[in-house]
Amino acid sequence: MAPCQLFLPASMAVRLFGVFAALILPEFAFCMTRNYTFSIVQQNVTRLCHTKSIISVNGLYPGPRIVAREGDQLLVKVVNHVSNNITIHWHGIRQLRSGWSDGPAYVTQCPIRTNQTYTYNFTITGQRGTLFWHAHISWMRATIHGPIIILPKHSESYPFKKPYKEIPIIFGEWWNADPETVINQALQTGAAPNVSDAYTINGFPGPLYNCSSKDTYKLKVKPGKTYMLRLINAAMNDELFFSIANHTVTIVEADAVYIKPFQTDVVLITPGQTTNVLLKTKPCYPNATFLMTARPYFTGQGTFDNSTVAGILEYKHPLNHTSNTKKMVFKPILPPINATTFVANFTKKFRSLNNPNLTASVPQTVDRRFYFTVGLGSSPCPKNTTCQGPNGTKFAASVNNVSFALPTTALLQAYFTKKSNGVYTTDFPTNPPNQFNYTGTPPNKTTVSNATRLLVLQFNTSVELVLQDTSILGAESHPLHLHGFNFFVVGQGFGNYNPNRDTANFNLVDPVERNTFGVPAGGWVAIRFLADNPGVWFMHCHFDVHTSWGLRMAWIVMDGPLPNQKLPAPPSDLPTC
Ligand SMILES: *[C@@H]1O[C@H](CO)[C@@H](O)[C@H](O)[C@H]1NC(C)=O
Ligand SMILES: *[C@@H]1O[C@H](CO)[C@@H](O)[C@H](O)[C@H]1NC(C)=O
Ligand SMILES: *[C@@H]1O[C@H](CO)[C@@H](O)[C@H](O)[C@H]1NC(C)=O
Ligand SMILES: *[C@@H]1O[C@H](CO)[C@@H](O)[C@H](O)[C@H]1NC(C)=O
Ligand SMILES: *[C@@H]1O[C@H](CO)[C@@H](O)[C@H](O)[C@H]1NC(C)=O
Ligand SMILES: *[C@@H]1O[C@H](CO)[C@@H](O)[C@H](O)[C@H]1NC(C)=O
Ligand SMILES: *[C@@H]1O[C@H](CO)[C@@H](O)[C@H](O)[C@H]1NC(C)=O
Ligand SMILES: *[C@@H]1O[C@H](CO)[C@@H](O)[C@H](O)[C@H]1NC(C)=O
Ligand SMILES: *[C@@H]1O[C@H](CO)[C@@H](O)[C@H](O)[C@H]1NC(C)=O
Ligand SMILES: *[C@@H]1O[C@H](CO)[C@@H](O)[C@H](O)[C@H]1NC(C)=O
Ligand SMILES: *[C@@H]1O[C@H](CO)[C@@H](O)[C@H](O)[C@H]1NC(C)=O
Ligand SMILES: *[C@@H]1O[C@H](CO)[C@@H](O)[C@H](O)[C@H]1NC(C)=O
Ligand SMILES: [Cu+2]
Repeated sequence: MAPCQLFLPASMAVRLFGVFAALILPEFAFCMTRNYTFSIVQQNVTRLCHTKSIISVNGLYPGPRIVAREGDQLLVKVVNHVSNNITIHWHGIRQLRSGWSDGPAYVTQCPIRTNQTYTYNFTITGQRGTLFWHAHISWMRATIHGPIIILPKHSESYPFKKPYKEIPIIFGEWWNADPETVINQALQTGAAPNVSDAYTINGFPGPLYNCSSKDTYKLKVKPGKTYMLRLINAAMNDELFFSIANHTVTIVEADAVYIKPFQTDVVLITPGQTTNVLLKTKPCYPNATFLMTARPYFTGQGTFDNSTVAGILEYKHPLNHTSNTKKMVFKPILPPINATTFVANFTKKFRSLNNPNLTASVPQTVDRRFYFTVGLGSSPCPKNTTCQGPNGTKFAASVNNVSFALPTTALLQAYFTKKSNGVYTTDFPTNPPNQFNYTGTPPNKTTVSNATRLLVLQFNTSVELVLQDTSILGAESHPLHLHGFNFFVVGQGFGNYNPNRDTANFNLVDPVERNTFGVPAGGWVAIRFLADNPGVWFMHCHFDVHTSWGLRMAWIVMDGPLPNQKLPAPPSDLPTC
């Protein structure tokens, strides 16, 4: 066991070694450092009868699992062996005072270049459940992602019966073409990128695609047991409905926070969300095979990949050695593609567990209020070129009409070294610059502005942020992801947010705590968070196509007065631009 730094009250701060600590401080026992090496490599993969070279971590697609306990320190050494630049983001990890390890390219760090190495160094504090890691530069995360499994501390148990087995189920999105080419072409022409060719479960498209039945994920189970599925949506641009034929699941956790359990036949999971569900298998061996399927929930106007990924839930009979005996096959029924009412009903069922041991620390008062529109728009076509976006323009997306331009250096470095001049300004609009009926008939003018504008928050500011969808180029759900914090979803609704009417209905007792939440199509969501983590924190749509078009911004959270409220200096191996 590696030595591990223990953070005790300042007066008794000591450095102990794992085994020794176990003898005298049982509640801190087994806190440890876990080292991983991620080699970024090129490999060939065949799916849908199509062999292509993909970029992966350690030759694995999906990538390796990170398994840790709450309180552990992680040291992940990333070595880049490919010609592309790379960064890795530890999605949902709070990164308390370790913003240098957060990972979004040109926000907290410059990319790790070919032949370069960078070691991410962070400690998991106050989180337990499922998260995931993924590349955070261009569209590299299409093939570079994997689970983060955070077990409770040794002295703690789940707030439900320990499952018989725990299985990550990671949804992905597969292109026969190179995803980097897909997005680069789209950004050049202004058109929407080509849609994917398949969705995947643990890397496999499954039997409903041509030439794919042997590439099927099989979950082999025994009867009468409880399995915990750690669901992760690592798809690039699609919220997914997921269901297992003839089985109901119980949702117990979302984004590494326990929730009040509830049962459902269908799960809706947006890109960037993770959720643990309990699957109780049937009491006896059924003479049947059950498909588990996922396909999109889609509300936009454009084209999308309307295909269905399937895996198989198979009861493995110990006596039945002839696995090819014919069985009935059952397929789940998923809601209609545009089942917005179902989604609203479903998302409202999530409530923080909020038990005496784990109280939901919902900010009860608010220091600063913000109102941001999120949605699509257009940017002008450069002179002497033709563009294939709306009315001959280029597709764009914005927050408060600002399409966020990434700088050529990293924002956090510019902030830390006080060299923001020419890199960013701190005048991001706190309210929509033009007022209109956001969810009504869209205005004729769809042009967005383009700039690197940030918002500064003093340490410990209590923030209320209302995210308002717009109907410009089509009302659409946007899964917004905030780095560095979890937020509480205190309210949501359809139409335009009305503070006089809507604040009275806010849930300030047990709202769900997440890092990613879908702004309802044609609606709004109100979130609250406490800005207690100094650094520069990205906030963006987790549809990568929208992020690429500029639906992103960043917050600067200033240092607090105390030494343990300040962002430390950058590590010596931090890449430069
Ligand atoms: C983990 O990495 C750190 C820093 O490189 C090193 O000091 C430590 O010995 C490593 N621990 C193990 C168990 O390999
Ligand atoms: C991958 O496939 C290409 C073309 O089919 C082939 O030239 C190359 O050698 C393969 N690479 C590896 C690592 O197998
Ligand atoms: C990376 O290292 C390899 C092997 O040492 C070398 O051949 C290659 O030129 C290097 N590439 C870059 C961009 O530094
Ligand atoms: C990791 O970060 C901690 C906290 O900033 C620091 O004390 C420690 O030296 C770092 N470890 C490595 C191996 O960089
Ligand atoms: C599965 O569900 C279908 C549709 O509800 C039902 O007809 C069938 O009997 C069920 N099969 C099993 C084995 O539970
Ligand atoms: C999606 O596919 C299903 C069947 O594969 C079809 O019934 C449905 O019309 C399609 N929906 C759209 C919006 O293309
Ligand atoms: C199982 O189902 C298959 C297909 O429906 C049927 O042919 C077979 O007889 C059944 N076996 C038993 C043991 O019920
Ligand atoms: C969903 O799509 C169907 C078929 O295209 C359409 O008839 C229906 O009005 C849509 N529902 C909503 C809520 O948009
Ligand atoms: C949504 O919930 C309401 C109230 O519980 C219910 O009446 C309605 O049928 C639900 N709609 C869908 C699509 O689930
Ligand atoms: C709180 O934690 C204690 C000690 O771990 C445990 O005995 C108790 O059951 C927990 N309470 C709840 C409501 O989970
Ligand atoms: C656009 O093309 C015209 C005609 O070929 C040329 O005169 C003009 O300089 C070009 N403008 C730009 C900005 O390239
Ligand atoms: C990698 O990033 C550096 C620093 O931003 C940049 O100068 C370089 O052009 C990038 N290389 C590639 C291959 O994208
Ligand atoms: Cu979006």
